[in-house]
Amino acid sequence: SSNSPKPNNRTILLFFFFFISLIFPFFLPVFVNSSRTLSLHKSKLRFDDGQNLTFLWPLPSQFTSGNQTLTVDPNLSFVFSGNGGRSSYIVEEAFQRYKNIIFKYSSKVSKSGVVYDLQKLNVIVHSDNDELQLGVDESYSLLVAKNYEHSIIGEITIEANSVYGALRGLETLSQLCVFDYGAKTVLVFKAPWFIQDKPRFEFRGLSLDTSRHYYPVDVIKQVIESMSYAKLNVFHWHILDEESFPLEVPRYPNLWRGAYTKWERYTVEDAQEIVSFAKMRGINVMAEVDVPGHAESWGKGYPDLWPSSSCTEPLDVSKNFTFDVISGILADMREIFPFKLFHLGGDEVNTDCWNSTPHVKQWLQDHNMTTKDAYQYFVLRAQEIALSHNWTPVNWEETFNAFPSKLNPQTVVHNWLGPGVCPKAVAKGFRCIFSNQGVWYLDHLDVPWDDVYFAEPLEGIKDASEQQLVLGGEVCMWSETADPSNAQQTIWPRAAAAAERLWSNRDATSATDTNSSTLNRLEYFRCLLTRRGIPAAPVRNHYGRSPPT
Ligand code: CP6
Repeated sequence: SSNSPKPNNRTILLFFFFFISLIFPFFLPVFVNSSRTLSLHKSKLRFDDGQNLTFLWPLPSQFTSGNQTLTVDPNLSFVFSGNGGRSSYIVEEAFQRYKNIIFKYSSKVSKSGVVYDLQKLNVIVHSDNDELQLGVDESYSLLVAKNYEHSIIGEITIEANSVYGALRGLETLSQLCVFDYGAKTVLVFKAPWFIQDKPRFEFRGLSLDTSRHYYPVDVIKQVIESMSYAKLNVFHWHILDEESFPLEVPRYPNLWRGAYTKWERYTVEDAQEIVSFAKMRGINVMAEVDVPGHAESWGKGYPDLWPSSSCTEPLDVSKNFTFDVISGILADMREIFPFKLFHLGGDEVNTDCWNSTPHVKQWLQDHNMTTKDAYQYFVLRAQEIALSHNWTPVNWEETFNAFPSKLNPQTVVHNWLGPGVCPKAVAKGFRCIFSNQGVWYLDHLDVPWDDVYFAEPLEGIKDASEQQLVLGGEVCMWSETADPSNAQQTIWPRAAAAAERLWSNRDATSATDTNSSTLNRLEYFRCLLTRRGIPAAPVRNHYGRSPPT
């Protein structure tokens, strides 16, 4: 039976006012106001009359719902099948995490004598392969129903082609479960639910720069955990840059002398722990080694990497030692990062001081190269090292802009300088990742949520086969002005706007819809993040808005 509100004193009082107001019409406004306050109080949800009570973020690709309210048993049982008859520790641990989330504010014990509508969760996975890679099948179906067809007790069923699809389904389920402070019970509104969902793009990223400020391992894990709430699936770890080199590299043990302090470092084990933590949440880790610019910190441990003491960036192109060190770093990183994409940077390279350093200038002359040629030579040689480790190289767009026909055809071009490069890159057959700094650089605090939301990775690309080459997009959290004190508040809620753009149908919500359901859902998702302990910033200022009615 559905959990309809029982008449209480307040309802009786309302009927009293209603009949009085038939005689004295000036009581009517009181009636209208009170009744709305009552339903809001009962559900703790802000929803307007006539508006859909759908608070999923990102919006699933297909769903239907009904008008029942079902109760969920705090002792929800879990039955796993598929996966070649084996259990799955990935799904099992995810179930425990989501159980803690769903029942965070409710009693963890079933009330005696209460028969809950939903007592059991079935998870069916049609694969025994737990490998996480780009393009893994993240689709799932989710059924939340009572007495559906032949089931006797109410059931929840998640069905997926991989354990990672099952994780996405668990996230959606957790968003349907709402703790009702009146009934002191977890409820699912608008049941029965039938959802069939899959991502629009296979690469849905967030980058974090741990060089401009250090982030402890636990903080990185919290960022990764929060990504899973928005169904983001690639953590782009911008580990190193000119300011600091925090990562341990066993083959070149002096490199992490470039860390700020010996406490602000990641051991190989730290990095491996981050990768396995991310995998448990269906998130790949794409590491970046940004060369030849943005690498000044390397020379703290190995000054020979600097062309000279007055030219400490870019790395010395003239020495084989430079490429030996890159090979060593990548060989050690291969033990940490199984993801097939590896980011080699290549952005913002100012080669002027190569020309003013005598031995480099001589080397350029001997090889009949301009500094621009030497930049290309450096990038391509670094690409060869990554390819030799069976990695697919990713480069910031400057490399494509400078020598598009020379890049290895495998290269994934990473956009950032405005919106223009992906259409050009895919027209030449390259794959592309969208990160237009005007809308998807999170440290640009003046960009409002709807500019993030309506950014479109396929803008300017008409041909269907060219559209296929856009892997997706990534929001970037640079850390010149962010550290653990404000990173989450800067990432959220706007990263969620990009996450829905990357997951949901292109036309899921229209550009004219900024003021209604999308905004309400985003504000609800921001609340969900704060309930889960993620300090997300407000979506917008509420100045001038009338109080909830
Ligand atoms: N560091 C690195 C950065 C930036 C880039 N690469 C950057 C540039 C301009 C803005 C924000 C960040 N800080 N390594 C560009 C890809 Cl506005």
